[in-house]
Amino acid sequence: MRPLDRRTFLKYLAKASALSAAASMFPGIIFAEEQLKNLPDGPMDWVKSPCRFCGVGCGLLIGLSEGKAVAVKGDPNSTVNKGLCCVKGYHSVLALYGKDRLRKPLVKKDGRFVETTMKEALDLIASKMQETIKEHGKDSVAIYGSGQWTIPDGYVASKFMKGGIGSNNLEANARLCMASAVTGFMSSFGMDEPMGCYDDIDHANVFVLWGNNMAEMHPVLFSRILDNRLKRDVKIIDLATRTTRTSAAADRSILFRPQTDLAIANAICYEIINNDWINASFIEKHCTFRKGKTNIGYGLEDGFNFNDEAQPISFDEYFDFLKDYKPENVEALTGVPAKDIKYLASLYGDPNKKVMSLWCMGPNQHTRGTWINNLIYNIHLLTGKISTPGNSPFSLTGQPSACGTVREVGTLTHKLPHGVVTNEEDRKMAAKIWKVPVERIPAKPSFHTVEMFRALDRGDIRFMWIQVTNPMVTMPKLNRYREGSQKTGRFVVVSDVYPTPTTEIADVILPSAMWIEREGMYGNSERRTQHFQKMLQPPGEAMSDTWQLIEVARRMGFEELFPWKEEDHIREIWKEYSLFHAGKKHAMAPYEVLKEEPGVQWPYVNGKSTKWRFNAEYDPAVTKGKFEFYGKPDGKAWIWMRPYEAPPEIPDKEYPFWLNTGRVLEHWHTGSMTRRVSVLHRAVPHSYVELHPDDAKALNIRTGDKVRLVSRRGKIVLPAAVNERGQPTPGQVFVPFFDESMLINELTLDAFCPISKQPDYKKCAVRVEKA
Ligand code: MGD
Ligand code: MGD
Ligand code: SF4
Ligand code: MOS
Repeated sequence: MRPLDRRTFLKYLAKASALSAAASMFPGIIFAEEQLKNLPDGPMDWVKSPCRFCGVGCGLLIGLSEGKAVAVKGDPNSTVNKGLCCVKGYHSVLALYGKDRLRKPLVKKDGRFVETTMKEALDLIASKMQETIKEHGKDSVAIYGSGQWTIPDGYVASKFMKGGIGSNNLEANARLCMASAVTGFMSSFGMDEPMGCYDDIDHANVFVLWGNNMAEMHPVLFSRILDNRLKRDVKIIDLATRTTRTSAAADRSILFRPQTDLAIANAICYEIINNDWINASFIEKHCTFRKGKTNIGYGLEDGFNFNDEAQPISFDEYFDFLKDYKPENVEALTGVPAKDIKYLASLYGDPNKKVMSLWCMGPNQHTRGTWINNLIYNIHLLTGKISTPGNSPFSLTGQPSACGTVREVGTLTHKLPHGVVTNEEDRKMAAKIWKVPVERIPAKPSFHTVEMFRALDRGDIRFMWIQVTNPMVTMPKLNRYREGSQKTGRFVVVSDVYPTPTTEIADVILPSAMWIEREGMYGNSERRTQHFQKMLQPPGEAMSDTWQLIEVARRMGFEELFPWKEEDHIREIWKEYSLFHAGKKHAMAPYEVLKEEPGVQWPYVNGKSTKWRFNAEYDPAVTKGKFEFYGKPDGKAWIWMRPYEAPPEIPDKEYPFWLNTGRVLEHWHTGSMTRRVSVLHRAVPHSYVELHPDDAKALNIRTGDKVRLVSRRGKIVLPAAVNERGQPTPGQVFVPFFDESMLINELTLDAFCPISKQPDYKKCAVRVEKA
């Protein structure tokens, strides 16, 4: 990648963003740096779009001039961000103009990529897919997509795989991200996605962050919390395993040992019951108690299978179980003083305080991810602090459409748009809307993401099409899955916008039209669907992911499933997709409304968004009582008895450190886009390993020194960072994963939550050596 010209203005911004997340959030207009030279004089059109990056889903206005996107400002009409953006949002349009955008399809011939035409590439993909199915069966082909897929991309992929080919081999990277959130919602409430919305922030008195570096990962939302603190008495508590900018901005930072959040949550519940801070009438009317299986494994072996079983229990049984989790009893395990746990419990227990819990990858990337999601809900259910403005357990999403595309469209092996493949009624509904025989949709899920890559390695899967995701950077235990994908007899298609380590392993690379170069919709964290129109011409032969899938499906004989014309296919897809969600519980807004509004929240009923679900005052789907958790047959939410269990790999003599991984403000995931924006690239030009100053001293390591990290699965060398942006707890190191030249996932472990199948990228054991 060649650095672009540097401009003083942008330099200032980079510095500001490196200093503090909040400082980078001033409203304004940032011009695309390459175009500063030749800024058009003419009038500019401002067109709305959701941001390309995170799940906050800020509304942007894109400044268009002479066929180019030249400026960005926050949309003042969007209730999400009210005119603000973070540094990634302001620079988002620059990510379209990297010098090495893929413009032509490439086919691998004798180990080298050769340019071809789109027609030939699509012909080749279709015939390869057909051939593979003929030779090895329907379940030998797979599509691996993304929470950055637009809703139409995901919908077409699902219809193609499940309704056309008749295989459940469809997964998306949100498995690595949101799966535990989904199983958490399903097991506690029987329905996915948050009951509350971002407006909760303006009502809550206390914010407890359960493993979410919100200042860097959801910066505009975090600024909304900070803004409230300027106006009202508000407390922010950062519960985390690493000190970050979020901790620095919080009123209290409470650090705990990895995985022990399970014990903390149970201890809080113990305190709440023991002090009689429960909301007894709420529990009586709206909750029941359950226990599941324990000692459930970690999914480390191929073909691992697990099904939880819920058994009803009594309140007394539940409270008996909690007695092992008295705050004093868990002090040693968690590293959190009993008085801090009691303090947290007192905040949740105070009837005069409204509490919002927020979380993201801390609880979700966890080998007991479903459990810790359940346990946070328990606290809110015991106190009745749920589904009312300001009382809100809020699971944040990461990607712009992890909710919209992966969870709502259901681009996962066990899912259908609105429903699951194991449910006959759901299969019948899909078959009816798709006009295919119901027998075509297999009733059994096949491979979840980790198992899908294992199947590619084993040879059960022979053909994989990867879109809008970069798994050769982001899969855990990467060495195995890279080698697996390169075995003979495997055929890999990758659709991307730039060359990446994943396009390197491809047999065919398709250039994709990116974000506002095509029309689409995303769905954010608060059930908000947002539409964007095609504003720009894609470069070269680049084609939208939706249309690529349709072209291949048609070549394979599924023309009837995809009858749409190119000029209005997004509208037609939306109409068809909306049929799945009809009804008061999940209704989607009509296309025409989406085109006009800066986002609409489902359920959209009688021309209105729903802000708080399960509450009769706001939710038209509630049929009886003040609250109704209608995802469960009796309308009652489940309070789960879930114990603490240790993670599968714990530091020992040979590998004495915890390895934690994650992100930084300026980069998006694998950096394929943000590293092509010079201002972002220069702010954080390469990866690093953060060490606690005491550990660094003991190892005689200083900032900038080369450090070798070794796990049971791989090793890499990176520069050290001590007392820089973040600080891990003693005995822990932290590495961000945006840098493709230092692949931290060669070290991580592919253990996952047996219920959600989401891997735990936050914990494994490593050795640290001065290199
Ligand atoms: P991470 O860095 O993955 O970010 O957003 P976050 O989840 O906020 O995880 C950090 C948190 O994990 C820390 O707070 C840490 O304390 C916690 N943690 C580590 N171990 C444990 C544990 O055992 N238990 C608990 N409870 N917590 C633990 C991720 C989100 O960010 C996602 S998913 C995406 S897809 C987006 N990606 C992204 C990006 O790439 N760049 C930027 N700038 N923003 C992004 N926003 C989104
Ligand atoms: P991205 O960089 O977002 O990472 O992992 P990935 O999804 O693999 O990949 C998106 C790809 O799509 C990029 O290559 C980009 O260039 C391309 N792209 C952009 N726009 C388009 C388009 O319109 N069409 C097409 N076809 N391509 C496009 C994210 C994943 O990483 C997630 S979500 C999580 S939560 C996990 N987090 C995580 C972690 O916390 N730690 C570690 N160590 N690993 C992790 N891996 C996971
Ligand atoms: Fe985009 Fe997220 Fe930043 Fe908002 S907070 S501008 S959605 S990256
Ligand atoms: Mo990270 S969706 O929430 O992909």
